[in-house]
Amino acid sequence: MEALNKISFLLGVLLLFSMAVALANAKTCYHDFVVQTTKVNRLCNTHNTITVNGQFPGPTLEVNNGDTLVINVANRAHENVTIHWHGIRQLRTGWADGPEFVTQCPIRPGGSYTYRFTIQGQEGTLWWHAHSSWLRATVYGALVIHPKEGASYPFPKPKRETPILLGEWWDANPLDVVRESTRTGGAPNISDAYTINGQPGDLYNCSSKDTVIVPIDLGETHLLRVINAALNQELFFSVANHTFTVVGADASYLKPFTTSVIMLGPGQTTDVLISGNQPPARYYMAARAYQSGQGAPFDNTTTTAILEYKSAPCPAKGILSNPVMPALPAFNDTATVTAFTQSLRSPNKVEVPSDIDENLFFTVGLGLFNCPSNFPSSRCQGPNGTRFASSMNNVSFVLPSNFSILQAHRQGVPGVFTTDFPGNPPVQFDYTGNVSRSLWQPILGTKVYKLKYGSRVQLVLQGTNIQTAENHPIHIHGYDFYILATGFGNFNPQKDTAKLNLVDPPMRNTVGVPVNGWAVIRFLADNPGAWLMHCHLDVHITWGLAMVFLVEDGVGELQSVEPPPADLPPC
Ligand SMILES: *[C@@H]1O[C@H](CO)[C@@H](O)[C@H](O)[C@H]1NC(C)=O
Ligand SMILES: *[C@@H]1O[C@H](CO)[C@@H](O)[C@H](O)[C@H]1NC(C)=O
Ligand SMILES: *[C@@H]1O[C@H](CO)[C@@H](O)[C@H](O)[C@H]1NC(C)=O
Ligand SMILES: *[C@@H]1O[C@H](CO)[C@@H](O)[C@H](O)[C@H]1NC(C)=O
Ligand SMILES: *[C@@H]1O[C@H](CO)[C@@H](O)[C@H](O)[C@H]1NC(C)=O
Ligand SMILES: *[C@@H]1O[C@H](CO)[C@@H](O)[C@H](O)[C@H]1NC(C)=O
Ligand SMILES: *[C@@H]1O[C@H](CO)[C@@H](O)[C@H](O)[C@H]1NC(C)=O
Ligand SMILES: *[C@@H]1O[C@H](CO)[C@@H](O)[C@H](O)[C@H]1NC(C)=O
Ligand SMILES: *[C@@H]1O[C@H](CO)[C@@H](O)[C@H](O)[C@H]1NC(C)=O
Ligand SMILES: *[C@@H]1O[C@H](CO)[C@@H](O)[C@H](O)[C@H]1NC(C)=O
Ligand SMILES: [Cu+2]
Repeated sequence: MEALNKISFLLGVLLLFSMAVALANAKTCYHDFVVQTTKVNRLCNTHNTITVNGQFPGPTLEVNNGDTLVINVANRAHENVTIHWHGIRQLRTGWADGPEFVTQCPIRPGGSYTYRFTIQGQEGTLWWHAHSSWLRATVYGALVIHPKEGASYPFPKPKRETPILLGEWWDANPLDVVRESTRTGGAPNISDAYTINGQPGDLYNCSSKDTVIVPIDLGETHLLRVINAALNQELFFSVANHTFTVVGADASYLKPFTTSVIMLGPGQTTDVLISGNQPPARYYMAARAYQSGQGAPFDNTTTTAILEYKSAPCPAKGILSNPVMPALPAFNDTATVTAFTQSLRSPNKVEVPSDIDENLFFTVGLGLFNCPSNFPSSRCQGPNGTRFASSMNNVSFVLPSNFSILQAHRQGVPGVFTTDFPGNPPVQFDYTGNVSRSLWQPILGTKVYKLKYGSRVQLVLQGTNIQTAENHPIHIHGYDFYILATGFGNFNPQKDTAKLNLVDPPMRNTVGVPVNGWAVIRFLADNPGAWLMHCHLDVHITWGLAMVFLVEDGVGELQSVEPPPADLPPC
């Protein structure tokens, strides 16, 4: 007994010591981001492309949990820009979150702004991207958070780690694509390619010589940090003849499980281990669409990179120079998506918020606006002379244009937003049935939902069958949340409450709400600020699939938003 006590005492001392070392090692990392126009050649054409530091994708930021990041962003492009640090909690530092007109006004051409924030308790893969119009099509990069110095992964240390950024490319200026659709009211043009680390790969014209090659050694374990940075498409991802051990998602660890395919919605990340346990050769890693909505056109191309055993025969020699192609699920394979997402579990029992203070129910889905009487028909190119819309609880979100919501909230500026976002659908209907056409047109508004500091929130996200039912990847800024359950049809509190996983639900920052289905999430509102919640398909956020949680300050400085930085851009 005494010996045991002694051991646990020593272990405690060791733990405290290593924590002290870790704290002492927390560092500040400085970076300069220059947003600029760069010539980028893809699919046989060269485009003036907005990039960071002339790189596409942009620089990978590597930090340790506990570090502080200071990133000076100078805008030398001809467009307004902001940068969002996707998935970073931004505890009390909402001014550094980035969505334009929500937490800051845009950085104008010639202007600059310094983002400062500390990583607190997050480990794994996140990313950064522009949060202004559709600039994130080309302005994005990986943000890798290693464990604190001296700490280790909850899995054997991989020999190598590679960020795999899945992107989406238009053989056009993406800002022209969104501007055209905003003008016409119709659907924006679909993309021409997907990319892996900026390159479309062998299956596209003029692309094969630049295909990305990821090396692997026989016997090695390799961590792939897969990020879906595409604008408008959920994607399947596989590597030929290799299985994945999934170990994390959205910078939270998971109970490891194996699968041959993963699905990521835009905004989501998944960390997977692969083993160099196959005959030395070249194998394709490939991504293509998961398209849950029926009838809508989508980019059905396939992007590839090559996993190459370093001991593989030279590419010029023999049959092995042709990489093996993985089998990818059918575009509409919702069953595979469901099987994958239902395999995600936290590694251990977690403390899920209970004694819920806020029981919220938000519908998420599309809609149509009737053509305004002063619009010519050229501006109503949606179905039957309408304009496409999107909403949560029937409110199609409109960004302010003269203040950010956070600024207006802090400075008490009236007329920028209203606080009447409904906590429940204003009209109840059979959400996933044959919805009467009279319910399809939402209202416009800049409505926020106020949350008291520390409230325990349960939110049911209910997909609708209005216009087209589809899977919506819903992202919340400033928070990670537990996903307690997902299902199909209308959420039924009597029947479905029993399905909630209160033991080991996964923690994420983006949840795919199943097509014609629902998701139940919970979080503790412990981060004051103005936090955008939106569909991460940019086409849907453009149509209004967003709202803002305004989380009030609690008691004292440590429960309050920090004062705004002096260089916060004015509107
Ligand atoms: C969208 O596609 C149409 C049809 O291919 C084309 O005429 C138009 O120029 C495209 N728009 C943009 C902005 O690329
Ligand atoms: C490649 O170019 C050829 C000839 O211009 C064209 O027929 C084909 O559709 C292109 N393929 C792709 C995938 O763009
Ligand atoms: C990959 O797997 C397929 C199907 O199992 C098999 O036929 C093929 O030989 C494998 N390729 C290599 C290079 O191992
Ligand atoms: C992709 O879509 C095009 C146009 O609808 C079609 O012709 C082609 O067969 C499709 N390709 C695949 C792989 O489904
Ligand atoms: C998926 O699409 C195929 C045709 O490509 C169709 O036969 C099948 O019924 C569809 N499955 C679902 C679940 O919609
Ligand atoms: C458009 O009009 C046609 C013919 O009137 C009708 O069948 C269809 O349901 C309408 N679609 C929408 C989206 O209103
Ligand atoms: C901001 O813009 C809104 C909408 O255009 C307007 O109603 C409001 O008065 C403006 N507020 C200020 C302070 O300029
Ligand atoms: C949906 O309802 C409308 C009228 O409310 C009806 O015309 C239409 O046939 C129904 N569609 C289906 C698929 O049941
Ligand atoms: C949304 O609000 C509009 C305007 O009040 C109404 O016509 C429509 O039926 C509502 N739809 C839903 C789903 O609440
Ligand atoms: C840039 O943002 C400012 C507000 O800060 C706005 O007035 C201006 O119209 C925007 N410019 C463009 C090109 O969107
Ligand atoms: Cu969506």
